[in-house]
Amino acid sequence: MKISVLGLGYIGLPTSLLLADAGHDITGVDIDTNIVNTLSNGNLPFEEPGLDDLFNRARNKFKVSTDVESSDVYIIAVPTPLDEEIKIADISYVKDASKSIATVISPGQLVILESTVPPGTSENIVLPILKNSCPSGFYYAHCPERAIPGKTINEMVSNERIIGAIDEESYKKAKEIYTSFVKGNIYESNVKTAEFVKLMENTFRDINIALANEFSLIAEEVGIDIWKAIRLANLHPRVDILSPGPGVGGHCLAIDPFFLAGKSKSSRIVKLAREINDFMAFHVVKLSKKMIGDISNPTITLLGLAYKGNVDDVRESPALKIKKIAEGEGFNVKVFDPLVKDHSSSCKDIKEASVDSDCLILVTDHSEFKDIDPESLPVRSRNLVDTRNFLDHERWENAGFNVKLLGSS
Ligand code: SAJ
Repeated sequence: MKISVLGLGYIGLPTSLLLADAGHDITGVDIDTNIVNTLSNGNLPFEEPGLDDLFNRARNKFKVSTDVESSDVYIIAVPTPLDEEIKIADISYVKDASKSIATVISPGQLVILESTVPPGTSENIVLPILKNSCPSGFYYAHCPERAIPGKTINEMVSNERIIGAIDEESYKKAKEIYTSFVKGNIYESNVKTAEFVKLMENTFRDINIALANEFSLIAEEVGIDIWKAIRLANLHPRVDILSPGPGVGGHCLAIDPFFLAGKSKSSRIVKLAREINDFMAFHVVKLSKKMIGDISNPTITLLGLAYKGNVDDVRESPALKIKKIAEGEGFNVKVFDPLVKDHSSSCKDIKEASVDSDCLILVTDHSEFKDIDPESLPVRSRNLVDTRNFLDHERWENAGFNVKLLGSS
């Protein structure tokens, strides 16, 4: 099959390479010339375990371009950011991708939308654009992406997939494409249900993290250690409380719930969970303020910029929010993230980041942070806030640090 994949980001690029590795002829299309040039020069635009091996294996079946050409199959994997002002989905990239496919589509070809969209987007936006230039005879399905950064390749291959199709033939054709690299089961649905299912998955997780975060705030009020309490509660066969932390980042959980609830008149808990998770960044700043006390020109150091451990992705990261809030409150903020390269605000090493600092805040649970030697840090005041219950607190206390664990008395 000749397949064009529109969008060469965290989903589109690995999908392209898996399809190429399965023997299809892939053209990866991106409007960003930097991404296209990076890939044409044989480099990857971001890091993801296993991606470089896959790239080396599949390169001869994979070319890149800034323009879409006529293909048997088009897969749309472009971003759908949140319009921050009105808290609804910005589907302009999906619209643009659909319009560019509309210029080359002909009967018999298949369009698959993988991007996460509000329910009804295929029906009300994408299909009318395509039908405008190809009134009938093309096939269409929505197959929401399902892969977690850090394990993308593994999950793209092993996860179960939902295909919402406009008709039986579209389902069969889309299924054929996915069975060429997916080992998980594939389930049939209609387009709008598939759109909804994807949003429910991420909203479910966001709400459950909000519950863990709310528990942690109450635990601080009543004076117990939430981490120990959660371990005990989770011994119950039907209880599985997630972990509290500095908030929820990434391009999915922090955004998708708004796609579900944004325009709904009935939704309440979804938006509340978003508020609770966003509040955690303010709470973390408050914890560090309390530790530092009233000193002039305070400096804090954030350990981690990425939205979660062992990835280099900073999208919607709680660290960025904490940084902004703390700066707004008059702190100097230094940041160190060994995985996030080329970020303007990141220090080159832990030493530079901790020099003269009044409080270190562990924001991201990168494995590398376990190796930090607390004895050696040139800080001004020995304070540590651990927002993930990740570091060896005894070791830090033995090195003279006051340790505050989020969610504990
Ligand atoms: N987090 C917590 N506590 C937890 C778990 C996570 O605070 O107990 C935080 C993380 O630190 C991070 C955020 O939540 O900031 C999201 O991390 P995540 O690992 O839960 O999920 P993502 O955003 O990396 O990927 C999610 C996954 N969705 C679900 O688990 C339902 C993934 O499977 C999806 O494919 C992905 O969204 C996506 O692309 O939609």
